[in-house]
Amino acid sequence: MANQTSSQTVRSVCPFDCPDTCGLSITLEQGKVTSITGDKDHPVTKGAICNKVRQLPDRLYHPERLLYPMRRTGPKGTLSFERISWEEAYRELTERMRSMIDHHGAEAILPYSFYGNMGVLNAEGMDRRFFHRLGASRLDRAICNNAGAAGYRYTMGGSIGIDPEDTVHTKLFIIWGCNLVSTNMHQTMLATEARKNGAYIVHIDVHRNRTSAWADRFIHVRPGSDAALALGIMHVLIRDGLVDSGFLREYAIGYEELAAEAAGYTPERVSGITGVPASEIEELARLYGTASPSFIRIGNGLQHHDNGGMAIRAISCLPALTGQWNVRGGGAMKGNGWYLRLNTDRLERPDLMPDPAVRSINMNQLGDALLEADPPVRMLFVYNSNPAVVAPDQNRVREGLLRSDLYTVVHDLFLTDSCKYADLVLPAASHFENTDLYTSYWHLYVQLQEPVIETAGECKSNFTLFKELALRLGFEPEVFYMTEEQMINEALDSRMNPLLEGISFEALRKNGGRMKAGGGKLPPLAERIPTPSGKIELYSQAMLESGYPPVPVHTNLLEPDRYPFWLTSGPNHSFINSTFANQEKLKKLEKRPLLHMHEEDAAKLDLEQGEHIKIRNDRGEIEMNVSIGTDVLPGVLVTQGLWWDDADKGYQAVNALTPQRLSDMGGGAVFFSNRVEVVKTGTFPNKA
Ligand SMILES: Nc1nc2c(c(=O)[nH]1)N[C@H]1C(S)=C(S)[C@@H](COP(=O)(O)OP(=O)(O)OC[C@H]3O[C@@H](n4cnc5c(=O)[nH]c(N)nc54)[C@H](O)[C@@H]3O)O[C@H]1N2
Ligand SMILES: Nc1nc2c(c(=O)[nH]1)N[C@H]1C(S)=C(S)[C@@H](COP(=O)(O)OP(=O)(O)OC[C@H]3O[C@@H](n4cnc5c(=O)[nH]c(N)nc54)[C@H](O)[C@@H]3O)O[C@H]1N2
Ligand code: SF4
Ligand SMILES: [Mo]
Repeated sequence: MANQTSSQTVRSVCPFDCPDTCGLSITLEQGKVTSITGDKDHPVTKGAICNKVRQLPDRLYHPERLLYPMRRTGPKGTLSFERISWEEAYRELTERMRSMIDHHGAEAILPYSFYGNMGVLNAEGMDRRFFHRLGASRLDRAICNNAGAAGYRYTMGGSIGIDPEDTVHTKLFIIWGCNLVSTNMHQTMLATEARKNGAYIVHIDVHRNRTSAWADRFIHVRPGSDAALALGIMHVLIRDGLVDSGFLREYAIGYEELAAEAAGYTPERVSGITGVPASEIEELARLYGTASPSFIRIGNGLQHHDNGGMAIRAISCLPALTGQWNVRGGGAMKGNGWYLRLNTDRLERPDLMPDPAVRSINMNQLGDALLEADPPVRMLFVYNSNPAVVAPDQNRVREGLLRSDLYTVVHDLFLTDSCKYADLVLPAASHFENTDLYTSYWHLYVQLQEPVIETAGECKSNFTLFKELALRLGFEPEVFYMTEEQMINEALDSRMNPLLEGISFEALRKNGGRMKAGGGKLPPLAERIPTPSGKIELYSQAMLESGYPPVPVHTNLLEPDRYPFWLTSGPNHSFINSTFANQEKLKKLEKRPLLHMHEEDAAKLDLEQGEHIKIRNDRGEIEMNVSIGTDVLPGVLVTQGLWWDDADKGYQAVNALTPQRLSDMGGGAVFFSNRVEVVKTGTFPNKA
């Protein structure tokens, strides 16, 4: 803990769900954080951080920060609460849990969490252990990257990409379905460095956004058409003899089968599916077939679709065709989590589950689960997440949250929209108040975070909350009476992952809080392809056995065409998901939620720039202002940011419109395979 009297600067780690996992430099005056900048000594993030996190002191000392537990006093949805003590909160919770288990079984209890804080102990440590031991329903945490991870895994065996530090050598960057400038800014910095040595940057997206403006070339595709584009590129590579046969023979299987499929994807046919002119597909393929090193950064956007798993599966085959995996700075990356995988059995203790066959509920279908699950969910325990805003089909979610026989607990730093429906609200400590371990899903460093400030008010970390609850319920002290240090060492137990050898709590402390996996060196390619065959699988027997085509194919999105537009609603620059959406300075930068529409569509609907409109479908209706231009193709709409409800400005969060359907693989969310219509409200000038 920092010295309380003097001014000093200490190291920390950014806790947010962002690939960069930056090293931070915190200035403290009298024990209070006064400024946050980047830690110049961090080998990858090198002293640069985003504006969001520079504003973090406002969040830490925000007047609306939750500081003590509260119990609901009025109807759900009205934000009427009274202060209670932790003693009362724990008594109420443990009594409820015991009685729930006696009457309905522990399966009636459902945890709901994601990565509001990426700290291993606080996001997938003590909490998981607790709910496993309790016997609660399991939560399939599939909201973010599951479809793409599954698709990538079929080709490469796991989340293995290249070391981003090597991309300073790259000559061709393809940024595919990723809003890099906003969502992975340090990859942008590395690519900009490579550009000084002649690198060329291509951005493939449905939205001409900040990343397109920064890139050298923008390829505008229709939503859900990426597998076809990848197959079209393969078609040209194969037709024109631009494949690396030597590499394919040594490191891949299934080239012939893939080539047979790609033969059907002529540039003309692919142009019809993607909207990209055939000449541009030819040009892109030739560029990709001749540049080296070439690197594809695969984002999360294109996999939030009905066919998202297969899209990533298709793209992930490309670098094998050109033999780029063996060139420094060449290859691809969707995520790098496999290199830093922890000993989850020791960390999460699934062995504690009284019934390993207990049901699992997909977090993308929370609405249906709350309204239809049989036996019903009777207690929902939310932490590290804001489901009333981030989960799809939000009207169903909120209808479920309003059930009078559902007991909801929300542990957070703020009164989020989810707290509106809570019976019990518990105050969460910020990560600066905790000890925790951070692994990036992009770079290869493990980082240790130790407390830099004292705990605010009566806040408790997730770690402390679940540990204390476990001990009050009489669970085994040898499992739950743990220090953070002990649990971090259990997680880092390298028996499952030799790349973690030598990394421990003590070693991290000695090394200034961060260490690189594998001592900084990844094993050679042949030793790190964890597919069943040990080779890159262009043809996948495992896919065939799971009912998928064994080679990549294009399929259409599934949303029925009752409504004319496809709506993509991704994250924005100044928030992280719905985090920061209650911070005035950052809200001001984003101004207001906007709906981007093509000028031809606007003309047909007789809309003027900035006009206030309704967007609706069978699931819901929201309002915002239209931004007319050519940033999206005709028939496509884009809005950015997971804003909270704002009744004054006539805005409800965008997930009122999105479906609960699951993607083709991994049970992923399909936020962007969403059809809507747009109607005039007759309100003009701007209501917002
Ligand atoms: N500033 C900021 N940074 C963040 C976040 C944030 O909210 N704000 N969130 C974090 C999290 S949790 C995640 S998962 C990542 C997400 O960050 P990214 O991986 O960048 O994913 P998205 O921003 O969801 O989508 C990326 C792009 O895909 C495009 N897209 C949508 N559909 C398609 C399609 O069918 N084809 C193609 N080619 N493109 C398509 C969208 O227009 C968008 O520009 O960012 C993390 N970092
Ligand atoms: N329409 C649409 N919806 C989307 C997406 C999209 O692109 N479009 N993106 C999806 C994706 S990729 C993701 S990852 C999800 C993200 O969804 P969530 O993981 O729910 O992310 P946030 O909205 O950031 O909410 C995190 C909450 O955790 C709280 N929190 C932070 N630290 C702690 C802590 O230490 N303890 C506790 N108890 N709470 C803490 C924060 O205050 C915040 O309220 O959203 C998904 N929803
Ligand atoms: S949100 Fe991302 S870019 Fe910003 S400081 Fe955190 S890790 Fe770095
Ligand atoms: Mo995410």
